Amino acid sequence: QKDPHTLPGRSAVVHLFEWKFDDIAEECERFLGPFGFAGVQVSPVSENVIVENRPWYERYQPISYKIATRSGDEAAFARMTQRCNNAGVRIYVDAVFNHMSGDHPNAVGTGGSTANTYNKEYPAVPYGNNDFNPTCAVNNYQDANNVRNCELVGLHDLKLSSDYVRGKIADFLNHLIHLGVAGFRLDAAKHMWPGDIQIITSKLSDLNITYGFRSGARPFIYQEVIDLGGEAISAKEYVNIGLVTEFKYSSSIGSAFRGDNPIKYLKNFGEGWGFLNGGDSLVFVDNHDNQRGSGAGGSSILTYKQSKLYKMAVGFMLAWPYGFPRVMSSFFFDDKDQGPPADGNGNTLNVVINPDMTCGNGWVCEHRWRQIYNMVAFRNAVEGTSVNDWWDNGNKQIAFCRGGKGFVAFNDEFGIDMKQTLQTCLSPGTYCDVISGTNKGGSCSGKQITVGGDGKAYIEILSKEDDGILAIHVNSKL
Ligand code: LM2
Ligand code: CA
Repeated sequence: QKDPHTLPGRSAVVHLFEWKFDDIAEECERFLGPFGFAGVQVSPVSENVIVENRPWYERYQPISYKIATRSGDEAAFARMTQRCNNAGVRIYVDAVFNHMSGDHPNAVGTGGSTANTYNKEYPAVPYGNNDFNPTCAVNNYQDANNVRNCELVGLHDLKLSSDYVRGKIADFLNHLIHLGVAGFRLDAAKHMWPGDIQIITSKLSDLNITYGFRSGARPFIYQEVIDLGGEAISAKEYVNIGLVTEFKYSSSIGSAFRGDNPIKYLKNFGEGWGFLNGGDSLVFVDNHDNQRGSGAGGSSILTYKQSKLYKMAVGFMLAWPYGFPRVMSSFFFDDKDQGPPADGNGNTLNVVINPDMTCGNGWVCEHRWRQIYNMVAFRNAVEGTSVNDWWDNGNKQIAFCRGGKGFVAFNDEFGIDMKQTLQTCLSPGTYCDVISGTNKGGSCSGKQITVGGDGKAYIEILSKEDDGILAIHVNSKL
């Protein structure tokens, strides 16, 4: 089911990776709602095995379907969905049901449940040995049976062909629907048969109308399928069920803005590059896996650590009419396994907000970078239009317009200024560039751009500037 049930005029979601539910609720009210974000992907909510040194990835090892993680308990979860839906922001839960945990001696969960992982016994669900596929390792991506019926990195693989298992999973997801979510990210979807996913999703309830969903609304589904080509399993096998994460997009946009492939080629970014249809595609510059070198895309991926290029790539994603975009919001890390900011007892730290709107306590909050949240507003402003007036310099400078509603330019050259008079498609007047500044109460803290009677404007992005983008739109007119 591909409708994200976003409110009108909202078109991008943010993954608040590892955030606590109470912080997410605050963020919906004080920032995401007012700044036009459509929704939040929350980290897995099901109780997970506590792993030594508390790596972030322990959350991908469920021990039960109780809502009890370092993000909070069921009461906190329910408060969050209430407050976010009221603020016009939808909640999507990262749902882990391909597997339970790997093997851990004396496994204890974040909600106090225990399991005998070696015997595949999870009494808090309950699941027993019979509810799992026979042990074998995923080690041959040319063989769909191996990928789907064996254990991904030692994680005990649930027997999704079983009615009992399907029922337990559907009960868990239906409980979340009852509590007000709008849909799910399906973790490790490539490791599940599309037919099994189809049966599980057909057991789901309609969304809960008390949270403002229309009657009969079906949960939004987006599936994590890593398909860069060359394997037995293709992302296309999943598009009948819901959207699919387009990893080719993530790795290609990274290579482009890193300069490995001049951005003039982005002119037909999307289907023209062999990606899924835009209407089937969940797009992103980086996710929680490939920003730390796992998953897919390798060294092409851009993250907050390459901030200038990253802002350009995210800006392009938000300006370009292909796919449903997800913005990443990270915590700072040096070590790839390192968990979220936490105190000495392993409790996740609150997100604190600095006077300049950025975050503290170890949270990066890319979604609060002016260049990024202003491009979310750009996407909302140009929704429904297509690209016109594409311009490029034959290399790494490009510009395009969006149906009379927005204009954007990128200078990705190294050491070369961009100084061009370009056709904008906007009505004559003075506009505030929402990258170098913000348009507040009619006064602009950034570059001012004058669009003449012929729709042309002088556009300048110097190579030494902090940002390689310039963006103006109908709502930034002075
Ligand atoms: C995903 N998408 O399909 C997630 O986006 C990804 O983050 C998950 O892997 C994966 N699927 C399974 O849900 C992460 C992480 C792994 C980690 C697992 C489980 O990338 O490294 O595996 O979560 O926590 C870890 C260890 C691995 C060990 C395993 C089981 O790294 O060495 O294997 O736990 O104990 C013996
Ligand atoms: Ca499986």
